[in-house]
Amino acid sequence: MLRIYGINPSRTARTLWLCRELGIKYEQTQVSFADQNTKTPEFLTVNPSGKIPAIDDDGFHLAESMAINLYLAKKHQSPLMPKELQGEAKVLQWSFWVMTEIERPLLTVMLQRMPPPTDPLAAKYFRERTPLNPAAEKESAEALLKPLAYLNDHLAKNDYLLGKEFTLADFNVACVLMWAGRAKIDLTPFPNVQRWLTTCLARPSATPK
Ligand SMILES: N[C@@H](CCC(=O)N[C@@H](CS)C(=O)NCC(=O)O)C(=O)O
Repeated sequence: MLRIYGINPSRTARTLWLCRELGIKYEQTQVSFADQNTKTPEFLTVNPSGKIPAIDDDGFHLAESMAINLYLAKKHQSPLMPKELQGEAKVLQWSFWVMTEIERPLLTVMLQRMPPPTDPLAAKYFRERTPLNPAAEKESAEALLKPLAYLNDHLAKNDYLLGKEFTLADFNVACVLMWAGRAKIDLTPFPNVQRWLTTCLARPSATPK
């Protein structure tokens, strides 16, 4: 049995979305960073780095949202993961790209612009960890412009990241870019990104039941 550790409003959403997309059965243990449950001795045996998501797949422990998605797609022989080496390498390329070029600045902008969580404990933790910082918000918003332009140019020539088909590359990049709405990123200068992201987020699996 696959057990997913994490709460829905977190990067665990990436693992949960993939399980819905691939029809993988799982059980979820609600581990939240807001109440420091990511630092309990029990959870640290699953992920010693104390972060969610993490999985226990019949005793195999794995962390890092992108690694988990790549592992699950391969294990379940999903058609989203290209069979040939070069297609798989492109999936890795885009997955690393989104984590190194997009994730940090997008998260910074989102945490600055989104309303605090309604739960009082989570709200306290939220602004303690992320005090308002207009300079960081501006710098991060600007840092997104080049990678978004690069993605927009790529998608001008391709329906999807690897060409004509939706693959795990699209999935993993959309898993991160789905924060763009809450980060109030204006995507109108990047119409191909906007078109592509709308298509990815329209997949039935994108919406939790
Ligand atoms: N690179 C990791 C990042 C994991 C991560 O930072 N998760 C956050 C929640 S979204 C967390 O558990 N934070 C707890 C903490 O920093 O103490 C991934 O993609 O899975």
